[in-house]
Amino acid sequence: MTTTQHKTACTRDCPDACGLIATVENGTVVRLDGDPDHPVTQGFICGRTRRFPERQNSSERLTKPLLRRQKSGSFDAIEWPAALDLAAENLIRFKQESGGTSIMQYRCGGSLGIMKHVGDYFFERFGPVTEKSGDVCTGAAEAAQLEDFGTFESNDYFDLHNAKTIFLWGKNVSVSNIHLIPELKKARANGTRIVLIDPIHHQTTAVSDCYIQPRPGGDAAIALGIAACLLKEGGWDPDASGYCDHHDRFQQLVRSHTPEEWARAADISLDQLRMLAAEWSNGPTCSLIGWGLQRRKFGATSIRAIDALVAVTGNLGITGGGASSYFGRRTAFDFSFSNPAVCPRRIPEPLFGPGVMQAADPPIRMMWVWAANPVAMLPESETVAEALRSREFTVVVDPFMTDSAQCADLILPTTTMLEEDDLVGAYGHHYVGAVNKVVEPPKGVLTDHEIFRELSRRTGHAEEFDVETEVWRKRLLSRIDAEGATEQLMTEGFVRNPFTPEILFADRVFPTETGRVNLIQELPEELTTPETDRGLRLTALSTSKSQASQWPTESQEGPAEAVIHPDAAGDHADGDVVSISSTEGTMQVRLKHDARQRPDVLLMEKGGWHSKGRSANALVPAEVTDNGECAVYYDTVVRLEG
Ligand SMILES: Nc1nc2c(c(=O)[nH]1)N[C@H]1C(S)=C(S)[C@@H](COP(=O)(O)OP(=O)(O)OC[C@H]3O[C@@H](n4cnc5c(=O)[nH]c(N)nc54)[C@H](O)[C@@H]3O)O[C@H]1N2
Ligand SMILES: Nc1nc2c(c(=O)[nH]1)N[C@H]1C(S)=C(S)[C@@H](COP(=O)(O)OP(=O)(O)OC[C@H]3O[C@@H](n4cnc5c(=O)[nH]c(N)nc54)[C@H](O)[C@@H]3O)O[C@H]1N2
Ligand SMILES: [Mo]
Repeated sequence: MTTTQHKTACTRDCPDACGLIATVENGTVVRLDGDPDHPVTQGFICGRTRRFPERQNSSERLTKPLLRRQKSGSFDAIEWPAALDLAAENLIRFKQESGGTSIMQYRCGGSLGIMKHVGDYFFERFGPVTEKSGDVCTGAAEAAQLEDFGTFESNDYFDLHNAKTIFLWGKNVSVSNIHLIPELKKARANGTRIVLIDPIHHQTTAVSDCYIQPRPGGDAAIALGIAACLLKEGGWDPDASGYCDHHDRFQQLVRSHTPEEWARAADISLDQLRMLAAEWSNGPTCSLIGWGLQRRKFGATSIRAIDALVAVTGNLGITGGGASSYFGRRTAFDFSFSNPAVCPRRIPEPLFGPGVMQAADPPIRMMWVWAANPVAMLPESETVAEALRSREFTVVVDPFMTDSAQCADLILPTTTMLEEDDLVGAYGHHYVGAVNKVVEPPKGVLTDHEIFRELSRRTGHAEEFDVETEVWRKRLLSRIDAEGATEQLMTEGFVRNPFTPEILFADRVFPTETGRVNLIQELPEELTTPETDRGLRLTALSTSKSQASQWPTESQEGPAEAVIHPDAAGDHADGDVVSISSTEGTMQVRLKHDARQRPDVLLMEKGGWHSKGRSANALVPAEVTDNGECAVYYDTVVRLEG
């Protein structure tokens, strides 16, 4: 038996982008560990990726292209050359008949590998084709911070150790960003206070000194309420009007309600609000803003309110401060070959289902879905499924038979992250990683890149695209290379993005039009007034058990679990199976009582399979947030039936 160990990096959709050590025995990956040398990974990885070898070696891996010859028929295995010929013929035919926009390509978080952009570029050159706009993951936060600060970035990951207080705004670090846990513990041991604001009670309370459970969407009222307390008691930066636009207007907004009214709008007590203001004023205060709170109707506004509080209290441009919501994971790489602006038509990602169905002039005739499972993960699962099924030709590229693959005409099996060379940047820190092939794929299975190489030969784009992965990696790395950082990346497996400063806006100059912070000037009434009669809000969140819909098949049997406060359960006992319904439909769930939750939320795990009746997104209507075209995932009102 030969046992070898290989360094690589994780490309699963996660802020941590870990350095990995893969142990391979006789050509099979038997173990994944965290790279002990990686500054963020520090030798440990999450449970879901520790279990990745099960997925990697699963007998459910797709190994042959599958073709459905008739819309309602079953799939037949076909050979690769025939599958690729058919895919290319259809691409060419639809483009000739109806133009490039009659084809849509859709990709989401299946892999954060930077090489995947080369596939996007193939479609840009071949078409251009119809693409998505916005982003169901972080669209609202991005739009908000671009508007306020002119950039979507963060202070260095480790700068939180210079904070006296850390505010976790709706962040379940224990599930979605686990490498922060040891950092938070270390900061706490050094006397830093940790405040968690989240309508859902979860494990991250265990590392917090103070936990506040406001109403869903209560963050803007809290931010302005804190600002109102500090306006009275001191705590605003006297220089704020020097680097913030609309300073007077923002003060008026803050003063438009009393602290008591702001507290009531957030459904917390005045004492709690005062306590938050006291914690806040013990600065520097670092805000680590989670991704959940912006997936609401007024998600961008909530982020803007937090940004404004951070700005006027002098927490920008200093060590230990910041409004950290995202790290620019692509900024280290060279994408100068591509020009996404040529895309002639985009469909907002949250509106994918109805958007694809309704697109006209030309209609979308062909769909290419890869590194995504939109049926399970986008709003209105059934409309998304119908949108895929009703195209003239839908191709899904995935290593597994997903809800979306089941709606395809042609399924192309592809490799996992352990079977290809790539690069990765993180959205939770500033290290980039080298992704290395650690094992051979199952016989015949092609990487996405190899599929595009094959297509390019058939569509007349071979000169540009039929080249080795290594050629593209070099091209993507040219900026890093110019900084002399490639060698460390390739030998150690990671390097800090050489283009990002430790502290953002250190000179208090902002890349906005005026060079100043753009403070928010008004709030919609829904955020400033207490809500009445809200009903239960369906909240399907990340779970430590899976990466989005990438569950083991056996976990998807029976009704999905729905956690609610016993007072919200009516006569239904813990363990009862009940129907829940929204304007979009009905599904069966098994109730679990949890008295720590608010009575106005119903909590589920995200990524349940639609084919098994477990997709919360079957009940979520397709809607966009106030800005940035993020999906409104957590504002769906559901009723318990019977
Ligand atoms: N194990 C695991 N890890 C993952 C993923 C996974 O599927 N499984 N998914 C990955 C993905 S795709 C992403 S984008 C990232 C981030 O994944 P997310 O799951 O978005 O991570 P969080 O930032 O923790 O945001 C969720 C938190 O926001 C809170 N929240 C919801 N609404 C509100 C609100 O109105 N106000 C406040 N204050 N809080 C609110 C929720 O209660 C929850 O605690 O994590 C990645 N990590
Ligand atoms: N209700 C609800 N819905 C949500 C969310 C929520 O919090 N609540 N979160 C949203 C968020 S933040 C996100 S980012 C999205 C995630 O949505 P998706 O990215 O669509 O989610 P996944 O289920 O991970 O689907 C990725 C697919 O890519 C496949 N894959 C993996 N590697 C590769 C590869 O190299 N090539 C190809 N071709 N395929 C590959 C996987 O097998 C998997 O089937 O979901 C969103 N949906
Ligand atoms: Mo995401």
